[in-house]
Amino acid sequence: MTTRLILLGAPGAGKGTQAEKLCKELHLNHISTGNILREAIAQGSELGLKAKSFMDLGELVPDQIIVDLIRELLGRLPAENGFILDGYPRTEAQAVALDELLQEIDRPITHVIEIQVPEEVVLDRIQKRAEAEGRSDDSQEVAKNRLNVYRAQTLPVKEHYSRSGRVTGVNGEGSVDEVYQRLLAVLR
Ligand code: B4P
Repeated sequence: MTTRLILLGAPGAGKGTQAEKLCKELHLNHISTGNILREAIAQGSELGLKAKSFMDLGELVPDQIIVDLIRELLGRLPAENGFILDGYPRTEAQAVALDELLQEIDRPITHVIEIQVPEEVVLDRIQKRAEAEGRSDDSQEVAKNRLNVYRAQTLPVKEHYSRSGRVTGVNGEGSVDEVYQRLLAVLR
């Protein structure tokens, strides 16, 4: 069966870290809206220019920009390729748009997994990433705003998928490898 996974979780929960490992092991395409936006900013493209001011403040990039981006990316992906959506959808409007798109192209989601980590742990991880990588949205103040944005705008996405009983929670505390083994157990 082709795996088409939505990975949910707070900022810093480890979505990107785990999606990368899972994609290598299971031969899936990694679709990270965060990575795509950061690359666009680094290249100074039109998309990057539009996204930067929102990301620097820890706000979400407007839905229409992201929805168009995903439509283009999934449209280009061969139907037989499995994928992990990492960091998308992040609002209920994005989730509704994704449902419509996947129905249109007849590629239903097979798994929705939430990586669950307490807030104090994610703030600590983001702090460490700020020291290691210097990402512009990782300062303490901006990280707190990202958590507020997550509670207000992204938790409804979990509720959206919970209504159809589709969300599996995975404990995101512990080492990267421990979390990875828990995720693999759900997917295999
Ligand atoms: P993202 O790039 O999605 O970043 P994230 O939520 O902060 O991180 P993630 O959960 O992937 O954590 P990671 O593995 O890196 O978004 C950044 C911004 O882009 C958003 O704020 C928004 O502005 C914009 N954006 C993206 N998608 C959007 C959308 N759909 N709509 C609108 N705007 C959008 O892990 C974090 C750190 O913890 C790393 O340093 C990692 O090494 C460490 N770590 C991971 N697992 C660990 C473990 N088990 N133990 C210890 N450390 C661990």
